[in-house]
Amino acid sequence: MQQSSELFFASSNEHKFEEAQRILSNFGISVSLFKTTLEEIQSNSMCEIAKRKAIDAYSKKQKPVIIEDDGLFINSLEGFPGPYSSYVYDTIGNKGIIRLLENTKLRDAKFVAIIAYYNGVDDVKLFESSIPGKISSIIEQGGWGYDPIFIPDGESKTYANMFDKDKFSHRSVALTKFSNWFLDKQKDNGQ
Ligand code: ITT
Repeated sequence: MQQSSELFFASSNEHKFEEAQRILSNFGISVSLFKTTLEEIQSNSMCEIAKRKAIDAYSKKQKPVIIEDDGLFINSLEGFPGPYSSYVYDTIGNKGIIRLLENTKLRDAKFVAIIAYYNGVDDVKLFESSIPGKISSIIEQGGWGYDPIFIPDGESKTYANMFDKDKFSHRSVALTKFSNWFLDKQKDNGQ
């Protein structure tokens, strides 16, 4: 059963929203896109970035919001691009990442997601996930963002070629944590 309360997913990235909407619908949580470019502070802490994004989103929408901040951390590059993943994707892109790892077999990485929820009243609530994996040696076809180069542990294909990405994704794990908390909170509020 879909919950009736109004919840917005604030993002400039429609791919993220489409996946989030699909994942949340499995919990009966309905969400609408609030398409906007959010303030992204420069910080090494994804939690700090996510908190500020949530506060910015709420101040623009004046409704309960969730935002998501993601980062791809590559071990042999000391965690680069990490909190700067969006900028790095828009500049050197997947080609640049593959080039940086050209002569190494050390391809371990992790995809981190932070979901932040803010209703303008309570403190910002954070939900984290971290999915270990590796960077492929070639750029696979399909998907979006870093999908064509990220292979989650235990799989042989990148996110781009998995028909069940939601089962493994950083987004899915963080949103599952959020959903369980959100549904409990609604129950407590008698909704
Ligand atoms: P927002 O407006 O929501 O901030 P964004 O695309 O800037 O959208 P992030 O900063 O959270 O989002 O994401 C960091 C980068 O990681 C960005 O380039 C995304 O495209 C990429 N990314 C995040 N999740 C991904 C996924 O599931 N598959 C592929 N790339 C992903």
